[in-house]
Amino acid sequence: MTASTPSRSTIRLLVLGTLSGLGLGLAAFLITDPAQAQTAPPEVVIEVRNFTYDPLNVDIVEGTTVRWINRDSVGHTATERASPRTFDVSLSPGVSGTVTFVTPGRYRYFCSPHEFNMPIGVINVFADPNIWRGSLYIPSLSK
Ligand SMILES: [Cu+2]
Repeated sequence: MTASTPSRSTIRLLVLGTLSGLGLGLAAFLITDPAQAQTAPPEVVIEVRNFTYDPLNVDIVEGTTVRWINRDSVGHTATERASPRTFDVSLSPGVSGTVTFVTPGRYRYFCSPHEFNMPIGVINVFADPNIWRGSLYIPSLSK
């Protein structure tokens, strides 16, 4: 071995140093993003009143919690239409219930006891542009 040839362990250290530097840089970028670092977990409220959901359609990012609050004097539900059903929230009068949406997609739901007397609610769950997905950084969300 000549003096100018780096040993295997030196090369390994250089590679590790580069990777950890990249990781630290990325972590610092994510942590210093003020929108991510200082906000509480997102939550949106849907009021159930006068036999409708208000708002009827909501757009959220993944990880958002939806809270339904029943303002009517009768019980309602927020029951997903799809099968298999991923949520079915029972809402007694004055009661609230929550679902946290972690998978992007479109979720339609209805009120089980008033299936034909209440409109269909829609929750659109978009991918969070700030989540690192391993091979691709999604810079922004257009909608
Ligand atoms: Cu109802």
